[in-house]
Amino acid sequence: MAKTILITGATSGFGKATAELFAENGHRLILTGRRNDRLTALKETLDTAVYALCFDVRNKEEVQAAISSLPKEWLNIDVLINNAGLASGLDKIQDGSIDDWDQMIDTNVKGLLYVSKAVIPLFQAQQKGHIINIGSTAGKEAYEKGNVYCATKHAVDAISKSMRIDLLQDKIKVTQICPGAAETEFSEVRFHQDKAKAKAAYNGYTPMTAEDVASVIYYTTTLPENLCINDLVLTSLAQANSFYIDRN
Ligand code: NDP
Ligand code: 8X3
Repeated sequence: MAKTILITGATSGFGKATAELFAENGHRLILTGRRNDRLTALKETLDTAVYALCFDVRNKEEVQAAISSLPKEWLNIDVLINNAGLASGLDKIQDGSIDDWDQMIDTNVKGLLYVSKAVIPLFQAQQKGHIINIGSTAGKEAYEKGNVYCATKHAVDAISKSMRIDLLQDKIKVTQICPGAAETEFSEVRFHQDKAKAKAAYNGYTPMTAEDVASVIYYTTTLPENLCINDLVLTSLAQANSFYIDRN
């Protein structure tokens, strides 16, 4: 049966690949991001019903207004994928930029909370729903220069655990998916559009692709009603954790 899937950060990387996979499987999509041109272009390529919402997850008024603007036939959301996020900068704590810190905390932590806060009442009303939070291996271990990015993903880890407890009686599934390195626009954003530095992050090994991660996200939504994957870490074969990557 066709489900309605809301994906934040669908303009690139995991979000876009996940949208494509759900569309191929006949599901209806609510796609969000800040780049409206990309949302429009993506909507045109997908052979399924798509409702695009352009907003910045850091702006709580925009988030609430966007979700409140959904027409009645789009309110029966089955799955919320809290994917929008970023790393900005890779510096030792003493050299870090406060603007980078604000952006990561506001997007990865507060943005995820704002979107969840707007969607959870819809799930509660139907006593059914599935929240998938995209964490990271950076939420499992802190690594050199990862400081604030790691902190935001550790927060996603804690929020996911808490959500699962608080929403237990509302029959809402909460899954955290924690990918290791995957080649998307992530490193270009982290290195402020320095494409050479971004490319070098994947030197000497084969990272995951956005499609790899999308396939795992999709899988977690295919389980029976009574089954929930709570927490899942995935990496490419060359990566053991945040510290160990086999670079030839
Ligand atoms: P991309 O940069 O390719 O995609 C990030 C997405 O997030 C874009 O669609 C972007 O859309 C959206 N986004 C960023 N900031 C905002 C904002 N303020 N408001 C709304 N949307 C926003 O990176 P990935 O696909 O790799 O990253 C997706 C998630 O996966 C992130 O949470 C990231 O931390 C996490 N992750 C990534 C890993 C990797 O190695 N790639 C590994 C582990 C986790 P737009 O710019 O249009 O707003
Ligand atoms: C992104 C992967 O290793 O850069 O979450 O933290 S890593």
